[in-house]
Amino acid sequence: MTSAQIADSVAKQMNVETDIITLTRFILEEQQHVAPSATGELSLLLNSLQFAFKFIAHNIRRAELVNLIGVSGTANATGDTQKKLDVIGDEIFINAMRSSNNVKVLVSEEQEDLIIFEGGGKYAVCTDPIDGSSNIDAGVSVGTIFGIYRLKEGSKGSINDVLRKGTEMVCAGYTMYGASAHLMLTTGYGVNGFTLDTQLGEFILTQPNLKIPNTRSIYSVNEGNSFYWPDYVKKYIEDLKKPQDNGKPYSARYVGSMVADIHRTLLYGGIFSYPADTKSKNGKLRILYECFPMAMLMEQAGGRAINDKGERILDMIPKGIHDKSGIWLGSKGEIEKFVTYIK
Ligand code: AHM
Ligand code: MG
Repeated sequence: MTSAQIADSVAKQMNVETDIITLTRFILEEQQHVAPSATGELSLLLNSLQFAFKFIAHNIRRAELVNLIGVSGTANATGDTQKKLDVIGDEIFINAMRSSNNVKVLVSEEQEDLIIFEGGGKYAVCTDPIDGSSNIDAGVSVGTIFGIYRLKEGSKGSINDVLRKGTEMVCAGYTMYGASAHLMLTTGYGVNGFTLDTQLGEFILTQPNLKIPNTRSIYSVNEGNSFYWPDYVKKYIEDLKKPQDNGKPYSARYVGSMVADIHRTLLYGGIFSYPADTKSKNGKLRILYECFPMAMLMEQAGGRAINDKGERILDMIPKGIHDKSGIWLGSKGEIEKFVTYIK
């Protein structure tokens, strides 16, 4: 036996995986495979992104200890009260993107205007740095959502680089911070899931080529808003509560933190929605950094994402960086069922 074979055999006996795929390795291998002539700039940008995720995960983990939890006293672009962690997450994200030198335009939920960085970055990044932050105090999972565009041909960085169809994104995903940090990533070639090993300090590939189940009797929506729903939405949800072909009604699951609700939907299947209602008109979720990235992930995992009219979310074009849309996404079979209710 060679020493390598002995080491391999010992590792197997100890049940230790010695050839793990880290996020960095995965990105380099995937990019070499799908874009052999690429400059490597997207890989570098993804590297800066993963640093931001690790840093935010670190701050969320220690939040209780260092008394970061609480209201910071400032308000964000849409008037919500910000938590300290919102501000910290936003600053970490902005600094990581600026220092990557690959990002020219940044849209953040926490910033009223887009940010244009110095330098020759070729990408535009849209993010909600800490989505679901109203849940932080209760220790419920929150997450960073992101979508990435390559700048338009000849652009020096402007709002037009992000007011585009979701289909033009080159990469999207989220990192959910809970008991561990989970990153779901797509560059348009399927969805891959990574879990942060805090001791190694690396995201490890744990869910290669993830596919969402085609149907599942789970619905996820804030029914507290149902008074304002249009009739066809009320009828659809009421019908889910009746016994189905298997004799059982659907189960309701709603965390109230989009990343957590989408994470469960990707893994188990079902349908998630934040509908447009007669009061808010466009629902709550923002197109560029909430709807688009989740829609791209869903489609890449074999699911669907549509608005209240049944139009594909990724075909929408936002008019402003904080524009909202009603959204329905999840298992293909569940979306098809919902579509039959749209007038
Ligand atoms: P936020 O970006 O201010 O955190 O709001 C977005 C969150 C989503 O994570 C979640 O799906 C939704 O708001 C929950 O809203 P509601 O409390 O109205 O059900
Ligand atoms: Mg948010």
